[in-house]
Amino acid sequence: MKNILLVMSLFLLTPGILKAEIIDSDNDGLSDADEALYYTDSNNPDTDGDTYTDGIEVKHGYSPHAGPGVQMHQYDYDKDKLDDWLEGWFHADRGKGDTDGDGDSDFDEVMRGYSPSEKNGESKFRRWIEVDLPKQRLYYFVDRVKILNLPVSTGNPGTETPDGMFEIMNKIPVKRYTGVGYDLPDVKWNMEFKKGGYYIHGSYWHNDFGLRTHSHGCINMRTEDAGLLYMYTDVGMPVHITGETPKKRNVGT
Ligand SMILES: [Ca+2]
Ligand SMILES: [Ca+2]
Ligand SMILES: [Ca+2]
Ligand SMILES: [Ca+2]
Repeated sequence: MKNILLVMSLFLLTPGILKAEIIDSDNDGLSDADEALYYTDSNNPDTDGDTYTDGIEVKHGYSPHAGPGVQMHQYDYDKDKLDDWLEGWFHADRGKGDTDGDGDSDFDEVMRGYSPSEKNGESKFRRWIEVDLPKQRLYYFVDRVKILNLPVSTGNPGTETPDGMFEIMNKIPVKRYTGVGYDLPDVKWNMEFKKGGYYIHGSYWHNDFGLRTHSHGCINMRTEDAGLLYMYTDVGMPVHITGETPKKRNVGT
């Protein structure tokens, strides 16, 4: 009986104890502890002065630093290329470019599949590439989260980029592409994903990326985007190509 009473009294007391532990100095709905995680001012309910409180902004996924309407995933407080939403997902410090202090930036670690908050860890997050043919976009995923969203131009109707599951088979820094009616030297950052000449690669001869198809079956990207992808892809990385090639060549915005 004594024990039951003890348990009951603990149960009744617990909400009071929990409430007492959460300190919110400026009463904006974000605790002082959380204000430290978001690098907001714990004595100012509206750190960025946009009339929305820090608590409301964080609750709804908006940045408490960037003025009205800017979402957490559109803002990068420490400018390390990993946005504030992704910093939270990967348990990184939003105010430090190198959370675990091992010399590699948070962005670099995430892109290679490492935890940015674990020193000397192993690459553990699953990574893959997805290409959306109807939208003419390429996505780079780490741990189920889209890290890159880049415009591409895939194969034209008649020489479509095949859909299906592939993987990076081969990486070649510079390559020359020749065929009937074309000869393109010095093409950078070539990632082969299917035998028969199917590559993801940089393209310097047009600027149709994200707008329309352009190729004989390869996936064309801006050279700088292809360079970024090339840096982080490994042979064996899955490439998942989905949807159908747009019939109309201009796919929109
Ligand atoms: Ca607060
Ligand atoms: Ca605000
Ligand atoms: Ca960041
Ligand atoms: Ca690091």
